Amino acid sequence: ISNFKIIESTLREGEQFANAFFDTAKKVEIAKALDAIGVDYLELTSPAASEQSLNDCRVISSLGLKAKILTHVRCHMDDAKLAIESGVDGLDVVIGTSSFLREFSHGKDMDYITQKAIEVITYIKSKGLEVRFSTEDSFRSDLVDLLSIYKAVDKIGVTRVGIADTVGCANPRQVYELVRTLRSVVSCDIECHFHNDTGCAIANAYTALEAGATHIDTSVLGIGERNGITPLGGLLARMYTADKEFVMNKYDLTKIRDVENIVADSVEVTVPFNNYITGYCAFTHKAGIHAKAILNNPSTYEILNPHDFGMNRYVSIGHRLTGWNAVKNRVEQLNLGLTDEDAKHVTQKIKELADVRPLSLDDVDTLLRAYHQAKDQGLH
Ligand code: HCA
Ligand code: CU
Repeated sequence: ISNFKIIESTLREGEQFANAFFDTAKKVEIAKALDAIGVDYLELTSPAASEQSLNDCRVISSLGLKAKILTHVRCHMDDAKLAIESGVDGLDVVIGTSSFLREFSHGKDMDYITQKAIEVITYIKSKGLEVRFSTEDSFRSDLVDLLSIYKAVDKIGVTRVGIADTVGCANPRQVYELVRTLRSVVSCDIECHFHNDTGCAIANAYTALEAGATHIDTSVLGIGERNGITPLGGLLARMYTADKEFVMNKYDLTKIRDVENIVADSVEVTVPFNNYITGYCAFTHKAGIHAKAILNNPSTYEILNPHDFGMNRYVSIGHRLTGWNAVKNRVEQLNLGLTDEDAKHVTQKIKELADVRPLSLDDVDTLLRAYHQAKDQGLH
């Protein structure tokens, strides 16, 4: 995968997260923090949603960010007109095509949907804006219906088509097949949007790119409707692993933590302990065998270099799984000068203590200092 673009939807999908309430100032702060990372697009809530949403589109479009600004609208002329006047660079148009949505949501048939799509897309294009056309709940839609509508909009020059796993039901193999098939049917770019209900959102995004997709939707910490979508940080970790050069040249990975903190704070959640890159134990090495190897060469047990993400690695030593190499490393950091024999000896003491209670790094340091002092006084 030599190229891909990120459509960052924290300010649209993310606003559908249960706890989200972003006022204009907060949206501007998030938009700037995302722009600092270098995401390609920001997707904003439809101006048709509320007066404030319209205003926010205007404000963010006029910030002069590097990222292109999109807003997300239903496949209606009224919504499209309002959105075009809000100053955005492009519109992400969506309509439901699954039998569920056709029956229980908007109640329209495929001929009507196709006709409407052509009308709306033609209009947006005539105003000189980018336009993407996506089908909601694509994986539970009829394949023939899907391909025929995508073909029709590709023919009239849509900028991108989109696939959405609205309910998070798709697995990577299904994604590969659908995107591959779509790739052979349209010539425009392909955007993909994956919900994470069953834990496949990052894997599905990656597989979609392998199959020929060009754009992936993300949000900070994955926030969105229900349990959310592909998280920005997790996708960047995945893509870094696939093509480090490209990802590091294009995105400032050291800024991921900033935007996550802003968003976590605003929506009143903590960054998950096991979060990609920024989780508090994401670069903590514990077992003695791991610690020893990490100290010799971090790549032995690290696929992400924490420094590339502005993070630090941490070797945990205050526990019963510890090993003397890691303890010796700490001794050197503290400038205490103990021999290997001493380090082995004090490691035994740490293990004994750690069998009784958890130890903090402070506890361990105190123990090491006491050992060193006792040695100086000739007590060992
Ligand atoms: C939703 C809409 C959407 C749209 C995705 C897209 C989805 O149900 O809230 O525009 O591609 O998941 O289908 O977020
Ligand atoms: Cu969604």
